Amino acid sequence: MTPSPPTLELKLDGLVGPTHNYAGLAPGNLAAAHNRHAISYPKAAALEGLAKMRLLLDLGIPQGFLPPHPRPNLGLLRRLGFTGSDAAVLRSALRQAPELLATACSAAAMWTANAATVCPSADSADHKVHFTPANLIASPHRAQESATTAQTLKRIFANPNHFVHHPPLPAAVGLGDEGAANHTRFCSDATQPDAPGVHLFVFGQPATPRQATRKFAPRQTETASRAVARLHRLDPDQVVFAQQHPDAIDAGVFHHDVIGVGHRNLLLVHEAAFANRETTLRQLRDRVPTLRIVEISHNELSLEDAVRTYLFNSQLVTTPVGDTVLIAHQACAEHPGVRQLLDRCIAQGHLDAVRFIDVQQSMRNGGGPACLRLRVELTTDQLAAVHPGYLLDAAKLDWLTRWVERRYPDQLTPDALASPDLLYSSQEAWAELDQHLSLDSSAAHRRLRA
Ligand code: SUG
Repeated sequence: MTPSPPTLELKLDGLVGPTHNYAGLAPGNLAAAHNRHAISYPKAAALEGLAKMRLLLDLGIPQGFLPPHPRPNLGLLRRLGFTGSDAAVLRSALRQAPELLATACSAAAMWTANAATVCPSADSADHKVHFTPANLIASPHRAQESATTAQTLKRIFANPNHFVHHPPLPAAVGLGDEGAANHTRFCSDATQPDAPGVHLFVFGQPATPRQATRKFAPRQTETASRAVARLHRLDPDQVVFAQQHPDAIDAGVFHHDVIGVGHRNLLLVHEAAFANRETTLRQLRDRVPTLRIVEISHNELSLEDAVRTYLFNSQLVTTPVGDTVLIAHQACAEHPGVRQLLDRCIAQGHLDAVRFIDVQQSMRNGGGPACLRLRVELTTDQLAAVHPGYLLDAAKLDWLTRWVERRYPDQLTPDALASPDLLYSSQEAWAELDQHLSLDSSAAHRRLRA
């Protein structure tokens, strides 16, 4: 058998947009609800995100980005019946339906773990990398992302010899799909990520009625998860489907990545994650014989504190020298119980190091380190076929940092979203970004506005 080429895990982080704000639009997301109508700090938010990308790059991990989506989405407001000049549309939306204005201004595309589900070529029957943008139909402010995301991913991963792009699943009740936040790929040997992987798809809404949530509606449906696995031509023996525990969803676990993180042959998960805990863990162990499961009990960390610190929303990465590093939010450093758990993981050899970062602006909307990135496992040949404009190095990060410092508002109040100045300055910022990094995305932005 010819050995398969080595793979790399490219991270695509969402670059926070200049309209980053707190509108409390996200169902089941406690942080977002808590911070509703708080003043937001877009410049700080974008700089925090860039600092995280720099850390990953410094660790030797390939890092790219997905640009902010064009906001305010005037096309959406016009489709919803607001007319007149751009300024008039924004003004009447603020007066008549501030929720719709906030929807049209949402910078939620920054959480690229929800951009798509991606499966590597090693696992697909056609040996190509498969992408399905998430339809995100659980909320209007996120549902508007899928068309732009689909265009951007096609632009970045354009070569049809390597990449297959599926359209987002139909926007129909029962087909809600929230992307990679509910999908994890494992492989049985930590040193051979290019060996066939095992895919865990976690859903909140089962296809046949079972135990239901009481407070918050689940977002990911089993029907959607199964459709994505089929579309990506995964071997059914290499796939595990698992239902989220309804109590976890009611406690603020709106995506599985709020309560579990996996990478290669390591799974860090809270005992409250799954409705059928034993079956799910057994199925994973059967399929990934070397899987190490670090299961955290309620006694070690309450579900409430798991959601508050976002421990499980950390990024798990392998550096080029083979170290397993956890990138956790600062709140984890400040929680003694979490600190203890992390020290134990290091002592037991599950982790080589933990790095803490501050993404507070994103956290206040329920988005931790892992929410901010989409993982794309690629062979070196496939990486060479990626649009270079979207890949980062230190010089580009320096430029992006200066661009954010020059172009982004320091702070925004909810009313400021209606300001035509914010619209015009954002449009100018995008045009400069597009031109400087040769992203070829202006045409897509124009189409969206029409
Ligand atoms: O969909 N927050 C996002 C956070 C997404 C986190 N992603 C992952 N867990 N992978 C959401 O709930 C808040 C925006 C607002 O309410 O204005 C928001 O959409």
